[in-house]
Amino acid sequence: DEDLDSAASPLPSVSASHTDRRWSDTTSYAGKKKLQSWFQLPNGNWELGKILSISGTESVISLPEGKVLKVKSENLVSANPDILDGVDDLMQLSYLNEPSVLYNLHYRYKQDMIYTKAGPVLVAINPFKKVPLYGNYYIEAYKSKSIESPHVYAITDTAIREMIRDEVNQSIIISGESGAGKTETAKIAMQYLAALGGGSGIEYEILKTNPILEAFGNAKTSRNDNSSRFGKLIEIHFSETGKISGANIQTCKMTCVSRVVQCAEGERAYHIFYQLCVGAPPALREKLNLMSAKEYKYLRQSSCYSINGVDDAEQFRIVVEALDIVHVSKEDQESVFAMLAAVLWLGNVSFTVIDNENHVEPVADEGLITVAKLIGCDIGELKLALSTRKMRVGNDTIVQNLTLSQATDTRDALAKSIYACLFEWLVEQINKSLAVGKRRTGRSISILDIYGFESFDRNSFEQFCINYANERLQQHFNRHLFKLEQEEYIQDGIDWAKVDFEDNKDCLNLFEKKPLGLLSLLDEESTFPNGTDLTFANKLKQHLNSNPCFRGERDKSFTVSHYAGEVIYDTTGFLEKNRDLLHLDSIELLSSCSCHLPQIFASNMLSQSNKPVVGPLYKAGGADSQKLSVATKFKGQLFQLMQRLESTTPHFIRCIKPNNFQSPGLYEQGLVLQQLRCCGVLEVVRISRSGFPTRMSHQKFARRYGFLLLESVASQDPLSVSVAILHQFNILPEMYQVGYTKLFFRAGQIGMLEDTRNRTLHGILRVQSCFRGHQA
Ligand code: AOV
Ligand code: MG
Repeated sequence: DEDLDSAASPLPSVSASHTDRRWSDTTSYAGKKKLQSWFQLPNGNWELGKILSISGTESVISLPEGKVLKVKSENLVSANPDILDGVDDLMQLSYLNEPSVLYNLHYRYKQDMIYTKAGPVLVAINPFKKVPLYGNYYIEAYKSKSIESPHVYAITDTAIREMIRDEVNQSIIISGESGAGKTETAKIAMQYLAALGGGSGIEYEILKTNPILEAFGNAKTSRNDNSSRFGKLIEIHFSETGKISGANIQTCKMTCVSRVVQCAEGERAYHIFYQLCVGAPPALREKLNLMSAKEYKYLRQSSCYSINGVDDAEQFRIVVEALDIVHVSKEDQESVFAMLAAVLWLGNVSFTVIDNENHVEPVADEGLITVAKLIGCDIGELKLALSTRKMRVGNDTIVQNLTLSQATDTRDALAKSIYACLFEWLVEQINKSLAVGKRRTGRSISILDIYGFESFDRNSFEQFCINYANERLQQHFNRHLFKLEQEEYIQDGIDWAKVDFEDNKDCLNLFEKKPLGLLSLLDEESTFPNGTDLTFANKLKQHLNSNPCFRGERDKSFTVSHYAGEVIYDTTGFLEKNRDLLHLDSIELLSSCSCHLPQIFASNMLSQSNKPVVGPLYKAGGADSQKLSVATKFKGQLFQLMQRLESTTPHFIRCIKPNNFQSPGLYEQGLVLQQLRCCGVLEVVRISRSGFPTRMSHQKFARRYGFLLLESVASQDPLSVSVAILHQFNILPEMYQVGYTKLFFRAGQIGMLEDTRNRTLHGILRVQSCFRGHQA
C-alpha cells in the first residue's frame, strides 16, 4: 500500500491541484489511509468504489454491485469520508472535486434538502414537487436563527441584516437555465421580505404583483410550463424601522412579443389569453364577444391549450383579485380584457383580394367588427389602417393598397403593439400603486429574476436576446465573485495566490463590439431596405469568423459559444423582429379610438419614441430617434437593470435543473455537472475557501466591537483597537489578515464576534429595562 494522495488526481476542470492538496492537508482526515475513491464509468457517471489494493500505477477497486475492476490509479478521484456526507456548505468538503460535489448535492437532494451553500453562493436544485421547507413556521425559524441550514430565507435574512448593518442597498440575483427555478425562488425571497410587514397591506400588494406579471409575461415553452418571457427587477423599499414602505418594478421588456401572433407547436402564447377565454364570467364574455381559445387563429397555431395541473379559470380569478389589490379599477380591468380580446379577434381578421395586383381588403366579418367595437374605432378606418398605407410624394399624400402579406404583417404588428403597450401600462399601474412609501429612507433590497439561458432545437431572435442578457448577468457574477474579490486582496496588500476563472468577455465582445459585433451588424442590416436574413448571415460570417466564440453555419445559421454552451441561431425572421415596424397609420388609428387605453398606447408610442415608426408622416427630426431597433432598446434596458445592481451588495442564488423532464426525483449527473461547470460554482468555493470573504475597515471594526474590550487600549487608533479585539477573542492568526485599510476574515469568524456583541448589547438593554422597571 502506498499513499493514495499522489495517485488520485482531480479532474482537469477542477485542477489547481496545488491548492487542492493544500486544503486536504489542513483537515484532520488528510494523511490517513483512504478507502474510498470515485471512479468514472464509461457513461460518464461517477461511482464510489472501495480500493482493495494498489500496485504500481494500477489499483483494484470494488464497485457497489460487487463488481471488481482493475483500473489506472490516475483515473481515481479522492472521495470524502462518510462523516462529510451531505455537508451544508461545499466549502467543508476535504476533497473539492466534481464527483464529490455532485454526490454531496445529490445526497441532500434525495432528502429534499434542495439548498446547499457553495461559499457565498446559494445553490438551489429544482425539486419539481412541493417540499416542506416554506411557510410561516420556517420564516419564523430563520428570523430567530433557530434553523441555520441553507435556504432562500437565510440568504434573504442576510441581505436584510447587511442592509441595516452596512447601510448599503442589497440585491438578490437569481440565475440559472430555463426551468431551473428562478421565478419560484424569487417568490420565496419575496415571501420572506413580506413577512417583515409594512402596514397598510403594502407587503401583501407586493406579493400580488406576481400572479399579474406571470399571467401577462409568462408562457408555456418546451422547457418550462411557466417560463418568464420578460426580465424583472423588483426593488423593495424599507422604512427606518425596517418595515416595507413601498416597491418598484423595472422590467426588461419581452424581447419581442411575437409569441402573441406566432407560437411553436406544444407551446402557448401568454397565459392570460387562455385564462381569459375559460375564466371570464358570462357578462364579460358577452361584452367582449369571447369564444373559446380554439376559435382564435393566434392561439390555434399550437394545439396546446391547457397545462397539466393548471386550472386557467381559477388562475383568472386569482389575477382579477390581484388586480383589485394593486388598485387597478374595475373599469380599467375591463379595458385591459377588452384589449386582450381585441388582440385575439385581430388574429381572426382575414383579407380578400380586390384586384389583379394582389391587393387586399379585410373581410367585414365578425372579427373585424368586434375589433372595431373593442378598441372603439370606426370600421372603415380600421379597414383602411389594415389594408392601405399613406405615402407622401412631394407635397401630396397618396394612398397605397397593401398586398396580402403586407396586410397580414400590418395586422400582426398592430396586435403585438397593443399587447406590448398593455404590459407596459400594467407595470406602470402597479408601480403607481406600490409607490405609496411615505418617508423613503433610500434603503432597498432588489430581487432580479430574468429569463434563463435557452437552447432549443431551433433558436431565433428571442433566444438571441435572452442568451445575451444571461451573458451579461454571468459577467456581473464573475466580476463580483472573482475579479473584484481578488483585486481587493491585492490592493490591500494581502498575501494571495490567484485563482483562475472562466471569463466570458470574448462572448460579450462578440455581441457588443462596434462596429463589428453581432448587435451592430444586426442593426446595420436592419436599416438597409434590401437587407435580408441571408445578407445578414453572410455579413456575420464575413466579419466575425475570427472571433473564437463565433462560427458560421450552413444556410442562414451561426453558432455562438456561450458560457453555458454552444447555441445555433437561425437568422430567419431576425431583421423583421429587430425592426418591429409599426406603421404610423396604425398609431393614428389607435389615437382616433374612443377607448382610453388605445389612446394612451398611441401617445406613448409617439412620445417615448420607443417604437420604430415608419411612414412618411412622422415629423422631420423625430425620425431618427424613433428608429431605435428592438435589440438596441433591449440592450439599453438591460444596461439600466445592471446599473441599478452595480451600487448594491449582491447575494447570488444559482438555480440548477436536475433533469429536462420537469420530473421530481430524477437527478442526472451530467446535466447538473454541466450547469455547475458553466457558472463556476467550484471556482467560487475554491476562492472562498482560500480567501477571506468577510472584510471590514479598521475604523468600522474598532467602532463596532471596541466596547467589548476588557481593558481600554492606550493608543486610540483604530488599527490598535482592532488588533486588541482580535487578541482578546483569540482569533487565530490564520483566520484573518490585516490589510492596509481593512481586516480580512475567513468565513464564519465574524459570526462569533457578532454573537458576543449582540449578547452584550442585549444584556445592557435588559439591565436598562430592569432599571426602568424599578423606577416605575
Ligand atoms: P425559471 O424561472 O428558472 O425558468 P421556474 O421558477 O418557473 O423556472 O420553475 C419551473 C418549475 O419548477 C415551477 O413551475 C415549479 O413547478 C418547479 N419549481 C421550481 N422551484 C421550485 C421549488 N422551490 N419548489 C417546488 N417546485 C419548484 V425561465 O422563467 O423558463 O428561465 O424563462
Ligand atoms: Mg422564470
